Amino acid sequence: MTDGDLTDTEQAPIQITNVAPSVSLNLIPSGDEGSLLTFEARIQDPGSDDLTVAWSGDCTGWSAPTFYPNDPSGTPDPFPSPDVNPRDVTDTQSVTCGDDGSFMWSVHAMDDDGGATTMEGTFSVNNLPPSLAVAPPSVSVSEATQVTLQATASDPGSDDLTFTWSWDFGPTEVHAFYNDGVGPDPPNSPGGAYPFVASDSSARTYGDDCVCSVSLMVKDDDGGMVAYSTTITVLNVAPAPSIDSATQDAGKNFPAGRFLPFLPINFTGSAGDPGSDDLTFTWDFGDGATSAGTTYYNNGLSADPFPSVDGGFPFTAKDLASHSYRAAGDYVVKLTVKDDDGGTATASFPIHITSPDDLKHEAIKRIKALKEQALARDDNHFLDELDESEEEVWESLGFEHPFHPDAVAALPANDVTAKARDHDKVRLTLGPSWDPKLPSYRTLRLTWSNG
Ligand SMILES: [Ca+2]
Ligand SMILES: [Ca+2]
Ligand SMILES: [Ca+2]
Ligand SMILES: [Ca+2]
Repeated sequence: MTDGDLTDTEQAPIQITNVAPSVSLNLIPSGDEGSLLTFEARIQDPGSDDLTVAWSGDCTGWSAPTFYPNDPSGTPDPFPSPDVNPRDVTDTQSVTCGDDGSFMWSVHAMDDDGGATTMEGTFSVNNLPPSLAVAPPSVSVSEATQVTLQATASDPGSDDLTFTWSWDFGPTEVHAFYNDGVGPDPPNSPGGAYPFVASDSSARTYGDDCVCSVSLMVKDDDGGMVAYSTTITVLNVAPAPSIDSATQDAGKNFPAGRFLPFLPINFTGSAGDPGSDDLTFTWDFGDGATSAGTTYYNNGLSADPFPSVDGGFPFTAKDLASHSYRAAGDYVVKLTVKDDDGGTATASFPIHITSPDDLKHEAIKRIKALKEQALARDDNHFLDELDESEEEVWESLGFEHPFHPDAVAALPANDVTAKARDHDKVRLTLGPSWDPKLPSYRTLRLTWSNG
């Protein structure tokens, strides 16, 4: 203080008031659920104070308070520490929200003298739709074969996921997967596990050939969705026919497995189709005669519409046919079965129609077998009778003197000469080389063919 000449000095205490730090937000983020969102705040303090910055809010990732010392060599700041060293720090925080919505944030800045400033507000997070992968990408199967599609959806957030499968000709299946495994996710629920991955599958068996589509929609619980569709190509499969039996009522003494002309033969055929197709049976008897064709309807009543994926499958049917042959001989019977989608297959069955001559030759074979037995037991009487029987059969076949050779051409054995005499006898002359052997022979047996 001065009045011109005199100077007086007096000390007076001055109170330096603490000033609280100021806070300004450089960045309040907005972004997507499941992704990192970064806040940035600038904190300034005019004094030389230590600063502590503390964040809090919804979602996860807020770190513990950060301490910014005024003088790294002398912490904490001694009081008073009047050297001026104004503070200006930038503090960031990165957090993640598992759901979309509006969420709270706050930042609290404190100096070491009790000065504090708090700022708070809200930030918004967007929903993201799930992504989806489905396998196999395209499907081609035979009718009546199950198709299974596998799907995996992933939501960046912690949303529930609902799979809706829509198959051509039905059904529509809805499968929900809860993020917490228990029940529906409430809105604005930033906790939970994220990203949320759910796998689902759906299966369908089409009983008829078709080009059928299947679609899958996966929705999260906040309106996000992803759609997928593919085509299932279902191929027709031809039926498999068989001729199961052929029978003829030719009397109880007629040998089994032989068929006579002019008597009806009853055939049974069957066929199976893996699909739900109608089946038409047509017979070709191999002698120029065919059947008109009989159709067995899958629904028992009327022609199968196309496609008819939900008829009964597999489908089997039986058919009967009757035919008389007019001549003996070998024939091949064919049964052709067609489904209503162009699938066709044929079964074959060889059949021999016996002639009277066939039966006579068969009788001769049997008589010869009996003759072998009679020879073996030296039953010459029976042998003679069988000779007579065989001769009669040969005669009935048109041979005038079946056992009376015109000539004998072959040599029956070494050092044996044979000569036909008087049409009904054969003279055998044994050469000298037989002399020493003869005492050891009891019988000599000569077999010939009258070819
Ligand atoms: Ca969400
Ligand atoms: Ca979502
Ligand atoms: Ca079919
Ligand atoms: Ca078929």
